Amino acid sequence: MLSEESRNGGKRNDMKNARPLIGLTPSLDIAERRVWVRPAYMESVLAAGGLPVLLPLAEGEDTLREVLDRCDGILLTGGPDVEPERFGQTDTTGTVVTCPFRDEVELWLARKTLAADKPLLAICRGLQVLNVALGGDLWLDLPSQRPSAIAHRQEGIGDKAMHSVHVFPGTLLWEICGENLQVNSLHHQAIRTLAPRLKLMAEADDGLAEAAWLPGKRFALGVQWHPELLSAHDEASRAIFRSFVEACRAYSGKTCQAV
Ligand SMILES: [Mn+2]
Repeated sequence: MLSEESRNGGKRNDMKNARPLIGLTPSLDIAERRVWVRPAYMESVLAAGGLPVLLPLAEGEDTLREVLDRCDGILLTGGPDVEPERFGQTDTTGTVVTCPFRDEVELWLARKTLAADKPLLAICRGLQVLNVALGGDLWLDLPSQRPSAIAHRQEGIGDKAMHSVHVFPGTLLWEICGENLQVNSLHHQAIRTLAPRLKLMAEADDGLAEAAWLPGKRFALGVQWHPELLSAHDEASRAIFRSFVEACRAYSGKTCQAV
C-alpha cells in the first residue's frame, strides 16, 4: 500500500518546516572536468540552519532559471579572477587567472537573484562578481596596482584572521556584527570602482573596500574575506551566515529554527 507521502508524489506535508534551500556556486576546473567546493561553505550554511545544494554550472538559461526558482537564496563562493573584459579592461599585469564560463553563469545568477529579490550572500570572488554585475570594476592585481602594507593574499588555508576591517555604522554588516572585525584575506583582486547601486559597508586600514551591500533589497551582502573559514571559532562570521539564512527563511515562509 502506498504511504501518504507516496500518494502525494513524494511531497511532504511539512514542507513549511523545511530548511531554506540555499544554492551555492561551485568552482569549475575545465581541464580536469571537475566541479568542487570547499566544505566550509556547506558546513557554515548547515550550522546556520540552511540546506545547502551545489548549483549546476549549466549552459543555457533554462536550467539556471529553474534552479534559481527553487532556491530560497544564493551564495556566490570564492574562486578565480573575473575576466577583465567583463568590465572594460584587459590584463596588463600578467597575473589574472579566469574561468569565463563561471563568470557567465554567476553574473547571470547575481542579476537574476537580485531581480527576484531573493537573498544573496557573496563571498570574496562573489563580491567581485556582484560589483561587476552591477557595473563596477576591479583592481586586476592588488600587489602591483595598489601596493599595501597589508597582505591581502595571506599564506595558508585562511582559517586565521589577518587584518582588521572597519565597518561603517548604520550599514547591514554593522547591524549583523558590529564595527570592528578581524578577518582573513585570500584575495588577489578587489573592488576598484563601486557599482552605482552598491554601498560600501567596510574597509581595511589601507582603505581597500572589504564589504558592500545593495540597500532596498531583502538581503544582498558581499564580503571580501571568507567568513566560512572562520565560522568554527568566530561569532561574527557565524552571525553573517545566520542573518543570510534567516533572510532566506523569511523569503521562503519556512519556519524551522537554526541548529
Ligand atoms: Mn583583505
